[in-house]
Amino acid sequence: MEEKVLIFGHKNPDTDSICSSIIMQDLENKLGRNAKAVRIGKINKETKYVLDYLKLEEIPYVEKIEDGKEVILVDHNESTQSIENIENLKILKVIDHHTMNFKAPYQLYYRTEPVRMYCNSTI
Ligand SMILES: [Mn+2]
Repeated sequence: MEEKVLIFGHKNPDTDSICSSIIMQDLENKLGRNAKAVRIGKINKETKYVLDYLKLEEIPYVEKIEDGKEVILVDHNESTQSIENIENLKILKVIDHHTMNFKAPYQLYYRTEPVRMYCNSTI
C-alpha cells in the first residue's frame, strides 16, 4: 500500500481545523487514498467537548513531518500557520476558507470557499 498522506490544519488547532481534518481523512479514504488526519498542536477545550460529544477519537499529534512527505492542508494556507518545514513537504491539496497567501512551484488542487460562522455579529 502507498505511504499515508497526512492531513492537518493550522497550529493551535481550533474545532474547524480538527473536524475538517477528520472529514477530509474520511473523504480521501473513500476516494481510495491512504490518508490520515493528524494535528500539529494541542486540542483545546471546545474541540475536546465536540469530539467527546460526537464520540470521536482525538487525532494524533505530530511534532515533525519528514521532508518530502505528501500532505493535504485544511483550514489554513499560510506557511507561518503551518508545520515548521512546510516548504519541504509536497502539498497535494489545500482546502480552506481563509484569505489566500499561498504559492507553490507546482500544480495542486486548491479549494477555498468564504464560509464562516458569524459569532457576535449583527450580519
Ligand atoms: Mn481554524
